[in-house]
Amino acid sequence: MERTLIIVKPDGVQRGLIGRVLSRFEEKGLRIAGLKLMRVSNELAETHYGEHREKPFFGDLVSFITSSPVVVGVVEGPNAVSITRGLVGATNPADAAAGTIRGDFGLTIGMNIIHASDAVESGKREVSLFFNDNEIVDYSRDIERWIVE
Ligand code: 3AN
Repeated sequence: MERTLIIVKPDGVQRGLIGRVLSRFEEKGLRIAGLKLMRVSNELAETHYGEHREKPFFGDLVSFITSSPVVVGVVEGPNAVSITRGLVGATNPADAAAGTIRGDFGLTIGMNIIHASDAVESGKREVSLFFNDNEIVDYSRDIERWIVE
């Protein structure tokens, strides 16, 4: 069982895509273990995108993610990290396959709708950056036995 962090970015929230984006994860069978609408502070944005600090687009990235509320979620299931990345699609929506979230809803790299952790370790780090332990709910769904062998 893995956990990963997703962020419906400001463009996804402003375009009214929260429900449709979250549906992709639910339809796949993954379980939502945490969910909230929030504004990202500058400090949190800079920590979250810390690995990109030296990149030319870092400033734009921080101003974009703080420009409007986002929806953050914890998604869990077997292989949740790689399965979620598959549902999300390539970083640049121009290269993202049809059927992926970025492939279906995005056009340019700066407005690519959603963030998802890229590895198990970053998933753990990012989940704890955005969620307190008591905001993550441990539960199982009755339908679980029809989703996971
Ligand atoms: P991903 O979100 O697919 O993991 P990363 O981690 O390489 O992609 O990049 C983080 C974010 O930085 C992307 N979601 C995108 O919004 C932005 N970004 C990445 N590369 C570029 C670029 N070359 N120009 C502008 N923005 C970029």
